[in-house]
Amino acid sequence: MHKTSARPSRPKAVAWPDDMAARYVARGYWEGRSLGLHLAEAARKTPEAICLVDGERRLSYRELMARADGAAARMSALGLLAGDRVVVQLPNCWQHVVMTVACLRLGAVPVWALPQYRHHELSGVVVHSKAKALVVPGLFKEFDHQAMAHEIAKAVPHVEHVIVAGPHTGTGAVALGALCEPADDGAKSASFSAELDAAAPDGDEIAVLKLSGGTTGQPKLVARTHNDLTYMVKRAAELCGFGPDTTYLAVLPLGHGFPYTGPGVLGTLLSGGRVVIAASPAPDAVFAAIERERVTATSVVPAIVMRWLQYRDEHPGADLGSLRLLQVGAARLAPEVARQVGTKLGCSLQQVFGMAEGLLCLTRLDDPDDVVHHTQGRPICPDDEILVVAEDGRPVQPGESGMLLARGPYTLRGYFESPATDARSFTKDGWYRTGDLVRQAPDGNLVVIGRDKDLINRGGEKINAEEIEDFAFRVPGVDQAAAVAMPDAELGERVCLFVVPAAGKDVDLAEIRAVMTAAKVASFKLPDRLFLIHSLPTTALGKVDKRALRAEVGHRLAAARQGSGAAS
Ligand code: OOB
Repeated sequence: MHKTSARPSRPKAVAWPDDMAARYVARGYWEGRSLGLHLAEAARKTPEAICLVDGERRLSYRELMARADGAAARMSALGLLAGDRVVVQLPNCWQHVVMTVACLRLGAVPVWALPQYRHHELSGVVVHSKAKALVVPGLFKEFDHQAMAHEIAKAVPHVEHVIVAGPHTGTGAVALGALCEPADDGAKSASFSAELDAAAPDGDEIAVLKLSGGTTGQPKLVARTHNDLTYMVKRAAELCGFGPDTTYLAVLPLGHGFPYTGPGVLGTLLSGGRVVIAASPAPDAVFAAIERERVTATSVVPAIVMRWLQYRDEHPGADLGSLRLLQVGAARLAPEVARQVGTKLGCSLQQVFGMAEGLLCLTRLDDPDDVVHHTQGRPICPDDEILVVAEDGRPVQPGESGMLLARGPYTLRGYFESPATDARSFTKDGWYRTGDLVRQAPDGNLVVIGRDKDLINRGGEKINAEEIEDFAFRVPGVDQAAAVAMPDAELGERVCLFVVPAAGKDVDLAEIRAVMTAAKVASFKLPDRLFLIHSLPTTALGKVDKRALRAEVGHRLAAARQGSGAAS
């Protein structure tokens, strides 16, 4: 497939004001160089050291860079150039890292998408990012990503290439395996690598596009610049004590920023360490990998820690002695669970409160247990600015709870090409409204208490409530609908849908799930539970009162437990 189009100019992130940018440069946060150059430089220090392990496959730094530069050369031969967006929807595999590094070297912009995305989400990401290429697995978990990618490419004029992993690349697609081979001509590839070095993007160009938590069919994309992302990753790596002796296990889906940049895969590579890729968080396989590869650090969501702790109780056999650091974030970690990490897994716990938009908070390695168990840490940069405000926008008294606003050297100033969203998501002074309800302790540590945004955090996957409601409305017999979080012992939250049926109609959960499945929506968004209700409670302003609905969930679940409820 090759469509031709006029070359648009390179996209830009919404800029920081000049005075702030000057301060970030003066303080050494922004180094003015591409992340690809930083990675190449780190790789040159220990070319023979193994840096990437995926099952039997072991890549040295030399091989990683040779493959990344080979892929960059072939991408540029396909017409993919600096500034072009490349949507990467791969499961955890070594090629994910090679393609990301290749894009960063070339100045092309990887857009990390989750493998669970279906047509609804993926086409939204492709359209909004104006991607020219789509990188997908062939068949993954019995789903034909290749067919989905071609369907999208056919419908979206700017998609020129479908790049497919695995053995069954069909006609009209580019084989990822061949794309990621090292360049075969040594002299030519050395000169191409030198060209990549010379033509590396500037620090203020876009390095990656991340998806904001709760991505819908109309996604919010976060443009992270080379300057801001490099700073965040390096600083997080420093605070996590990463170095050449680090072996980091990438177990969360790489489409999430957390395992890639918090400091994750990129932080490990910049530190001269080694990344081990895990395909799944299943505790038996993960514990075996930790023992075999002498893993020192990994990052997970609370739902996974709980599974690991339970498995450890039942199967104390594996030697986890190498594991020094377990980062836990993306959703609320209960202190009772936090307390068990040290004793049962024998490693330090670090709580991580982060967001695709930037601001990253960590508990520190030398913090007392009380801080590590009960708080979500503090910002990583001395120039991160945070404000906790009341509903009227005024700062609350110290120690009181309120909405968290953030600004700083790696927190976005606006979403990618979305001025209408920006008007809601930022204050006039450029503060990002995180939508999180927090309290700040006197020592600066933040405690996340809840949120104001209409999202459901299902085991770390964010789901936009309004999107679920829009789908529910498509079901005949649904008069009104409201989606809210339902507490869940395993995932923290699940999706609960309240529906007011039209007079004389009946609605059931299976119907709603079927409509969403037919609309090709990611399955993690399907409502887990349906409650029918006579009318939706409203606030004084006439909006649906979600707080009251969450309380109603509690009552109905309690009633159901007593065996007298009206649960569906
Ligand atoms: C991470 O990023 P996103 O973009 O998927 O989600 C961000 C949102 C936050 O605004 C907050 O609502 C929630 O996820 N969150 C937490 C949390 N960490 C994130 N809620 C409670 N406790 C925590 N520790 O989730 C993310 C990105 C980078 C690193 C870590 C997490």
